[in-house]
Amino acid sequence: ESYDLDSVLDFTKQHYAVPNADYFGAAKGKNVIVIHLESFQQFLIDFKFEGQEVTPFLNSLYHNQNTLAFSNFFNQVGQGKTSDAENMLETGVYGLPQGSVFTTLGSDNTFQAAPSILKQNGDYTSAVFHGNVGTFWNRNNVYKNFGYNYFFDSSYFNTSPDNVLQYGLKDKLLFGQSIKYLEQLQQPFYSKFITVTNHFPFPLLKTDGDFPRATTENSAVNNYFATAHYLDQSLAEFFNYLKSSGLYDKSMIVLYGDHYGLSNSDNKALSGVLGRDYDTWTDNDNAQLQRVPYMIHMPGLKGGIQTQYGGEIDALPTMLHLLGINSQNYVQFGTDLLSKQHDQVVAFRNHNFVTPEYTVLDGTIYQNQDGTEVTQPTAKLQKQVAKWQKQVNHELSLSDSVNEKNLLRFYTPTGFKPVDPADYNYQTGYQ
Ligand code: GP9
Ligand code: MN
Repeated sequence: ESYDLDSVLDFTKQHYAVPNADYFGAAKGKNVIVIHLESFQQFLIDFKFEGQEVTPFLNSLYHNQNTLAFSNFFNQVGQGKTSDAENMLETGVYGLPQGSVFTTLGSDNTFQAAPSILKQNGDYTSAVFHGNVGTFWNRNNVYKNFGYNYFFDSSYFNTSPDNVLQYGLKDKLLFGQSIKYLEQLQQPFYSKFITVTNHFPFPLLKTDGDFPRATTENSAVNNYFATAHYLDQSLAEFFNYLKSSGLYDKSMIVLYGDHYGLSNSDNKALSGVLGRDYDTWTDNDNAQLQRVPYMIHMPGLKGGIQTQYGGEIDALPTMLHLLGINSQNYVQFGTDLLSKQHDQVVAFRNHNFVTPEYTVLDGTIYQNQDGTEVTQPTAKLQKQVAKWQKQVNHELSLSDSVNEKNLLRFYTPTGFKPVDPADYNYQTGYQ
């Protein structure tokens, strides 16, 4: 179904969740450092492989009293993978049912994205750091429409053959080589670091770490823990730098996993490593593994493990409210995770969904408590599921209309100035 702008605004207005007064503006004026954890799944947190923590640094951050650590946060990407995650986190709109918004519509559509919102509410400077070529996922065009001041792509880094793997500069080098640029950014800044080393097929060199490899018949599973460990070490190093430079005290750090690293077909081999029996494995087990980290860390922040259900679509209003910017007038399909009115129905791009009690996959209902299928749902539950499904379908269709009909060109939130991509040029390069 195709919708017009009025239907979209009807939905986002009534779906809006008011900020939580305990958190609204808690990070006002702080720098924002967003760290994209490539292919990082939540099950890695606190996981021990052969008695060794895979990600000791992220674990310590997860349990830190100044971290809001979400334990039921799901990735919601479609075929656009990384680019879908970026799109949701920075525009509050879903990816497309097929393909990637970035590559198919990102050059021409109108967006009201985080960099431009923050530029206009707090005079933030914005920058992306990513050690792959700028054309990947059409980022070099999309970021201009998002209002990013700077895009430090691979041309800004030393990418000699030893420094790169398949998707670009190794993470430790990305963080290390970004510092000279980061230090020159006007504060407050909104910055995003997109890591790449923990990406399928996870081809880390032995010289980059000796974390034990698993010995299943599946090489992606075998290597996944080692590359995740390497990513974790790169974060520890970056945090050390942030602390020694003083930036740490002036910043809010947001970390998220974009999507799975191990696909459903890898889960057979994974189940053994997790000590689980694959004979009883169901689609629901695959769905539960779609959890990814979402952590917000800031000195002085009232943190703790947050069990409410949510997903990538909810990140933008959550972040904006922490920064003291109301999301009410923007077209965003998620809701603030910290709001008492937060909507806990999490839509997957294929219209399946998860709620705190049930997971519904192609109409089959599973109980989250024990993972069992509800074979004889009561009439009441059936009615509830139908209602949720209708909402999920409606929300995704509205989002598709926003993207496919470029509806935001007809809507400018009060006080917002549309972005002109011609204002940006990322061509300076490594010098
Ligand atoms: C490469 C990267 C990978 O630039 O961000 O994207 P993905 O393959 O994960 O979608
Ligand atoms: Mn990715």
